[in-house]
Amino acid sequence: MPRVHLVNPSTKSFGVAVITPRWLYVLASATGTRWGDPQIVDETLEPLDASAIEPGDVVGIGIHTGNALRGYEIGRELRRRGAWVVFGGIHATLFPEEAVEHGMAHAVVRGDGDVIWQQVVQDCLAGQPQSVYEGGRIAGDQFASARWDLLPNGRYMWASVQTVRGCPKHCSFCSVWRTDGQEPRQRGVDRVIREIVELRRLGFRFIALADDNFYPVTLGDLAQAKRRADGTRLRELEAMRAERFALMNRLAELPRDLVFYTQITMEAAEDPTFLEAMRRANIRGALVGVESVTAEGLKDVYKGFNLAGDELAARLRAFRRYGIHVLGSFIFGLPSDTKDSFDATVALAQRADLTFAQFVLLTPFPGTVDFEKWVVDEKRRGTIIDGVPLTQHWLISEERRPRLYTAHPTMSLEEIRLGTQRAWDRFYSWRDVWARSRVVTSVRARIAFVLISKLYRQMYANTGIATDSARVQRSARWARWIGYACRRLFLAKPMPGLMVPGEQLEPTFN
Ligand code: B12
Ligand code: SF4
Repeated sequence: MPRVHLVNPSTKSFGVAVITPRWLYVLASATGTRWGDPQIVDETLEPLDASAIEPGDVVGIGIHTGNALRGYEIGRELRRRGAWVVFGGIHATLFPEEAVEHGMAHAVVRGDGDVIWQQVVQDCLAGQPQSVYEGGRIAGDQFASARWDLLPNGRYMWASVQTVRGCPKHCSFCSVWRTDGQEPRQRGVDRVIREIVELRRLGFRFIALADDNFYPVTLGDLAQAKRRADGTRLRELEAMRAERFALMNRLAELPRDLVFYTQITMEAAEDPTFLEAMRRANIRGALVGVESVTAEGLKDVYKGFNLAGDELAARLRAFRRYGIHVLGSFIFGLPSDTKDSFDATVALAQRADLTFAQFVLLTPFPGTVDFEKWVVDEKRRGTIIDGVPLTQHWLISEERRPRLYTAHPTMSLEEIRLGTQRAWDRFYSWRDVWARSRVVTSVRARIAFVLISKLYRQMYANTGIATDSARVQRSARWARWIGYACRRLFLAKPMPGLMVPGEQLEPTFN
C-alpha cells in the first residue's frame, strides 16, 4: 500500500531540536489513518533517507523562505524516485509556480492544509492531482489537533500548540498579517487544553504557543471601538478578549509544572488584568518584537505602536513584574541605525531586564511590504549571484547567500554584520548569562538556563550571521552537543493518567 510522508527540510541536522515543527504533526493528523500512519521526517533532527520512499508514495514538503531551496532539492529527488510530490507552507503559498519549476511539484497547497490535505492525497493516489489547491484561511474551530503520539522519543525540548492564527497589526517586515490575515482566528479552548494534557502525559512540560500574536485585542482597540456609534465591532472584540481569558483560566487549572511561552506585542504591558491572567496561566515567557530602540527605527518598520528609549525599558520591565520573561527581538540594518545602535540596543536590553534577546538582520521576506519596495529597487540594480537574481535570494546556495540585502545610508553591510555579531557576543557572554541565570533558583535550573542561552546563540547567531564557514561548522557541532546535554532537563516524568480538568475524559486527538 502506498504511504504518506511529511518532510520538514533543513540543511543542518542537530540530532535534537528545541521546538517541534507543528505543521508536521498537524498534517499527520489531517492525513487520517486510511493509508496507515504517515511517516514524519524532520531534517533538523536527521537528513532524509530517500530510499525509504517508494514509487507511488505521496510526499508533503512544507517550506518557509529559509528552507525552500533544500525543499526543492528533496522534491526533485523524490519525484525522480516516482513519488507524488506536494508542496505547502508559507513560501509555497506565496510562490506556487516556483515550487513546480524548482521542486518539480505535482501539486501545491496554498494556505491552511488542515482541511484540504486528505483530498490532495486521494487525488494523488488516483493519479489526478490538481496543480494548485486553495486551502484558504480556515475558521478556528477547523484547525486540526496534532498527532503527538507520532513524536519520536526525547528529541524535542519544547512542544508547540497553536491557539490563534492571524494578527491585526501590519508591520512592514512581517508577512503574517497578509498570509494569515488581520482577523485573528482563535481555536476552541477545549481542543487546546486536550492537546496540552496529551503532551503532559507524554512528559512535555515546556510548551510554545505557536501563535502569531497572543494579544490580538488591545485596550486601545477597545477604546477605539467604544467611540463608534455602532456597537458591533466592540462586541466582537470583547468576545475575542473573553476567549483569551477563558483559555488562560483553563491553563491555570493544569499541573503547575507546565510552563508556557508565547509571542506577544508590547502593548500587553499596559494591560495589568491580562498580565495577571498570564501569570496565573503560567505563561512564563514571551517573545516581544521590540525591533528598534529609537522612534525613527520604529517608523522605519511601521511599528509606531511600540515605545522607544526609557519608556520602552519601563514597559518591558512590566512583564517581569508578572513573572513573564521577555525574549526581546531586535532588527539591525534599519535605515535610521548608526554605528552606535548595536551597543545602545544591548544596553537597553540589559536595562529592560530582558532574559533573552535576538538580534536579526533586516531581511526582505516575500509577502511583506518591505519586500515589495525592495524588489522595485533591486530590479533596477539587477544583482545576480551564481545566475540567480537577488530578488529570489532564497534560491542562492546558503554559503553564497548574502546576509544583508539593502544598502545602508551610513554603514557598510560588513559593519552591520559585525555589529550584529558583537551584540550577540555581548548579550550572551558567559558573565552576563550567568548573572541573568539568577532568575531561576535551583542549581539544576541555573545550569539549564546557561545551556539554553548558549544553545540559542549558537543555533541562531553563529549559523545565521557568520560568513566564516569554519565558524558555522563549529557552532553547529556545539549546538548539537549542548542540545543533547539540554534535552533531558526540559522533559518531565510522564503523567499517563492525567485527565483534562473538569472533563474526566481521556484526551482525544480531534
Ligand atoms: C512558532 C514560529 C517559530 C518558532 C518555532 C519554529 C518551529 N520549529 O516550529 C521559532 C520562534 C523558533 C521560529 C523561528 C523562526 N521563524 Co518563525 N514562526 C513561527 C510562527 C509564529 C508559527 C508557526 C507554526 O507553528 N504555525 C502552526 C502551523 C500549524 O502552521 P503552519 O506552519 O503555517 O502550517 C500550516 C500551513 O502553512 C500549511 N502547511 C505547512 N506546511 C505544509 C506542507 C504541506 C505539504 C501542506 C499540504 C500544507 C502545509 O498547513 C499547515 C496547517 O494549516 C510563524 C507564523 C506563521 N503564521 O506561520 C512564524 C514564521 C513561520 N517564522 C518566520 C521566520 C522569519 C522565522 C525565523 C527566520 C526568525 C528569525 N529571524 O530567526 C526563524 C527561523 C527558524 C527556522 N530555521 O526554521 C516567518 C517566515 C517568513 C517566510 N516567508 O518564510 C513566519 C511566517 C513569521 C513572520 N514574521 O513572517 N518561528
Ligand atoms: S510582527 Fe508581530 S505584531 Fe507585527 S504583524 Fe507580524 S505578527 Fe503582527
